[in-house]
Amino acid sequence: MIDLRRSRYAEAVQDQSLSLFFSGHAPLRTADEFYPFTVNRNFYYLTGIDQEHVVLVIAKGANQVKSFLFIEKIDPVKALWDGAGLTFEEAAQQANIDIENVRDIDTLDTFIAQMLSTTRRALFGAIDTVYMDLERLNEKVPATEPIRYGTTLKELYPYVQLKTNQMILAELRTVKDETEIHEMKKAIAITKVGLDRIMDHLKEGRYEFQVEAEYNYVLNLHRTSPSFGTIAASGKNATILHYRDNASAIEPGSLVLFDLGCFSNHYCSDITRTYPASGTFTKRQKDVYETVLDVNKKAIDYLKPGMTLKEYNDYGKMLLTEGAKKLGLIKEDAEIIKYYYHSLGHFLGLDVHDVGNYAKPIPEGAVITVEPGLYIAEEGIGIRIEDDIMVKVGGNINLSKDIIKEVKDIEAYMKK
Ligand SMILES: [Mn+2]
Repeated sequence: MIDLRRSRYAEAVQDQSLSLFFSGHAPLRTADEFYPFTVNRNFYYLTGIDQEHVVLVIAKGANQVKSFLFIEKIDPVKALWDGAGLTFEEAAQQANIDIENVRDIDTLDTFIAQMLSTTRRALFGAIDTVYMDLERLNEKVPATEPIRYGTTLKELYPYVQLKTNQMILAELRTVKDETEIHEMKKAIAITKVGLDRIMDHLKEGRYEFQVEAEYNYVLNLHRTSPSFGTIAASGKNATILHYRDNASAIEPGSLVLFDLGCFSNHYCSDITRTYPASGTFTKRQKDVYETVLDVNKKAIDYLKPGMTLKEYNDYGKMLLTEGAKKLGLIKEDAEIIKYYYHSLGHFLGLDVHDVGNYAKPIPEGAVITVEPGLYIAEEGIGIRIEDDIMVKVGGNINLSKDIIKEVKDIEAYMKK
């Protein structure tokens, strides 16, 4: 499976090129303390290896493609302090790369020199292009490892062309294979256990963070962590899209919105549910909830391969506009912006807001969130219902269908 991903990647790059992927390093936190290491997602996608300071090189000649892995040798002293890393054999097996192509990372620069040298071009011929993921969020973010490495390459080998492979990877990663869907289902299943526990412990007067702690307890038991900052937002707090204080007391009679997820081998879940703190919806809460739920279900059916995300978004907005009119919230279409101010969904995968070509039609095999919401600040009501959907010809698969969302099911569960 992993080597198939690499061959698909290699098909998309030009001949006579090298592609470099860095697993990355844990960033320094303070003194000799580091932040937890999180593997570069493109590197992980193409190797299945979750370890610092490893580099994958894919060399593409006119009629051959070869993968090389550069990894730290086992250091017996380091092994005593931090535990041993992967052996060359283990790395070769995990990444499905020939053992003779797994090398000591200290030899990487020499290897690159041999590949790019103008005088020693026996193996792959004249390589004139180097691909890396030269991603940049904005000018304030420090330079990534590929950007720094690219600057050095340009200095040493000015005749080499640097190219970013960001969009190649983004498009490959959009279409999920079986292994990936399996991991996402696992993450969603843990999230379900967490949401059930949330309903078990949700009570008026408790603090939002106390209920969040019940979710974290489930994640700890499953040895995983949130895939993004958990939102536990009661009453009016739920109308703030990225509310993450989770510090308020849950008022009697209020609704509580939980937008949360977790990882399974780096694959994310992203689910939102909204529950009544008392265990029962009021008439008004139920009316708004049913409106959002109806849009959630219709959008899940509407989503199809070949459609653009814009068409999908527009459909959701249109339905929510109709709903808001029926609820007496608005009269004109343009007023919907007051009660619904985000998009209907995004790609999901190794990143929560996963990479993908958001301008191109949605391919079969993409996983997309469906998350309509209505936010009525003046009534202290914020409702969002989010599922994770695999887009398929002949009918989508709702990966989160087991997480209850019907009013009657939620009320029955919370009563017991
Ligand atoms: Mn989402």
